Amino acid sequence: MRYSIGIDLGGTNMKVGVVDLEEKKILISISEPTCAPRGAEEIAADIASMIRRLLADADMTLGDIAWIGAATPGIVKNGTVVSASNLGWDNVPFAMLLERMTGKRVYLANDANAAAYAEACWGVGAGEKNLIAITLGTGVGGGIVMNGAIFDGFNGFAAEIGHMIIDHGGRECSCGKRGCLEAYCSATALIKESRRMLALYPDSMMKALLDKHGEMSGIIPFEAWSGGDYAATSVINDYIDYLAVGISNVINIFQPEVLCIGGGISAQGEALMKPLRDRAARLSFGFAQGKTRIEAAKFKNGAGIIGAALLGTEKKENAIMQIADTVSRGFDILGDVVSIMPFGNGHINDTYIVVTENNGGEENKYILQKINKNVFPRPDLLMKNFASVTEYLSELLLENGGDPERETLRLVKTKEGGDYFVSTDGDYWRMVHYIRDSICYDKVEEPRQFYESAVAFGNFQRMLKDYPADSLYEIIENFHNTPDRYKKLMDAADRDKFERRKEVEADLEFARAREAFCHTLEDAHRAGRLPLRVTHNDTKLNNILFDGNTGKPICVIDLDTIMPGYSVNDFGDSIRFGATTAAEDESDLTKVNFDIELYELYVKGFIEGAKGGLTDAELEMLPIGAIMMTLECGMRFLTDYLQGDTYFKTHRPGQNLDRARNQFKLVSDMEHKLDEMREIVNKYSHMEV
Ligand code: ADP
Ligand code: GN1
Ligand code: MG
Repeated sequence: MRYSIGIDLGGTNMKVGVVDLEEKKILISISEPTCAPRGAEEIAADIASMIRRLLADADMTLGDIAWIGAATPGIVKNGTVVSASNLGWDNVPFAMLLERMTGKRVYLANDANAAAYAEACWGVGAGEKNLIAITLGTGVGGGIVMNGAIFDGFNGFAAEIGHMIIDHGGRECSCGKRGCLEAYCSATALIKESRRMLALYPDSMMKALLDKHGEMSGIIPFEAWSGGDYAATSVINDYIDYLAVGISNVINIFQPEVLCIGGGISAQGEALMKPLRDRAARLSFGFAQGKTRIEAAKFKNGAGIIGAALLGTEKKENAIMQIADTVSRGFDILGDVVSIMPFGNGHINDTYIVVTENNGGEENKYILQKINKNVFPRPDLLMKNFASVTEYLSELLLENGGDPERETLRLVKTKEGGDYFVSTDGDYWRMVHYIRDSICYDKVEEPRQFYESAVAFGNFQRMLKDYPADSLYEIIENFHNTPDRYKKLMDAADRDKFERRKEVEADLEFARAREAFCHTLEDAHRAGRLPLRVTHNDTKLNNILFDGNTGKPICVIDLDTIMPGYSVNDFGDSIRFGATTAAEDESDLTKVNFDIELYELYVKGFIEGAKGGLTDAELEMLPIGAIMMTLECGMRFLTDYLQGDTYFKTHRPGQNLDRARNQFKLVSDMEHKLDEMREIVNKYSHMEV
């Protein structure tokens, strides 16, 4: 995508701009007073509305935007503003707040770091890997870009170049310590020194300039210096000497290709830069090997917006590098990691395909997943279920002449011999062997596939029929308890935290009209007509892998929700996803129709796969299961929409609402065809299998 949004949130103004990533410029921007201190929710809501206005003016939608970046003052780490005194914020998860309001991925960085990043990407550091920025303003700020990524220390506090001590016991600094670079090289320090020298040399040219301008500024000593004034020359000479010391310290540590000087004082341009280069050159190491370029910043205004808008390019590389690190530190893999890419279309976990290579050039592939902690509060217990079920299936396959390397998931052990790896930031990771030559479908492409997936899911259920159900942890409570899902929807509507309710009144009404129906399966269970079995609970088509060569299903995947449940729900979940004429998030409802022919194929396959393992009551309730799962899934999507899209992954605003309406459309189609659906089940229930 060509555009992203950059936000420069300051203590005084908040600026928002659409940035053209191809033309490398701000396309359009607006600014409003921040009115700090103020709550983060309020500010985020204002920014979200500024974004909407800006996009409308540019004749764009959020769909045209790749991501959003925000630069804020203070200490920033992992999407959180840890502390920002000029906003009055402590520990504000600002990226998450904005993500909820916009449905877009939001990246966050400290404003000085973002400005440095802008210079590194598109400014005086373009084409280089390492740039250090020093801003000479009211204070002295800094930003470090190393190997194309912002370096901010373990705590987000790094790059405080202004507080590098250059004179032990020297001038008092605003931070309370003595001798910091800021006490010598900020505009504030320059003004103070100019005033002091003017008091000592009242005949200085600075006097006339002061009378002309009305107040002392950083410009006056520079102007008087260029006129050869003695007092001003002394002020500026000292100023440049101290700055050269600070800069050469930085160069000696980092040896960046570029050292960039920004802030108000950098407007002096070459008059300042030339003597600075000469003096810094005398103090720095490493000249034989090529030297650091010292340059005035390219961006005067707009560095914050541009740097923020570019954050998506930084984090991606960074994040992948971190994941590579997790993989190599955590798991007992063969060879070295050569690539990691996001993979699949799951709505829940972060899934990656990892390719490794050993010395002989032999390649191995793995699937790596970061378990969604928001959805699964106990990833440890989830992994216990996962490990024991896959082990059980693998033994069963061995006994029956199957191939446990292809027909069930196989965990890759961690270096400590465990089933999952917990990274330093508390994320849970698991790895399974990639099933070679496998294909995963998000939509039925050939009717035969759907029939075969039914046999496979029916089979899967049969294979687990003797699995000890009470040894399984209930990974998500009330997962397919439809009356409970109904209640959660109505609660979300009552709270209406994101003010989306008025838009969905008709959809809520649709659910309300079916409240009594929601109890059907729970009632049947209580009456002893519907047994609990070990079920998969997430039987959509893309949770089964097909063989790329033979086209046959090989392996049922996504075992996160294996729990005691109703067989008719597993049946129903497949129907809602597969027996339809459109994708799950199709927004044009005229394209969304229940496909009774696909339904028939699935009924036939499921009953065959279960090989008589279903009771008469279960068979009779299959059509109810289909409607129930479709209705329930629609209600879950709608609930998530009302709650700000935090459960299911979304790739565009309104996607959950589209998904909900899509499911509801299928519900009404099925209701109209219920008699036919029952007849079809009857037909196959009484066939010899
Ligand atoms: P989610 O819970 O987010 O849906 P899944 O476990 O279903 O996560 O994995 C997401 C996708 O990754 C699957 O739809 C499939 O395309 C792919 N996938 C998962 N495991 C494997 C595997 N072992 N081999 C090949 N592809 C896999
Ligand atoms: C989720 O994980 P995935 O994408 O296979 C969800 C299912 C929903 C489905 C809707 C743990 O499945 O329950 O039916 O999205 N999984 C979980 O497409 O909530
Ligand atoms: Mg899945």
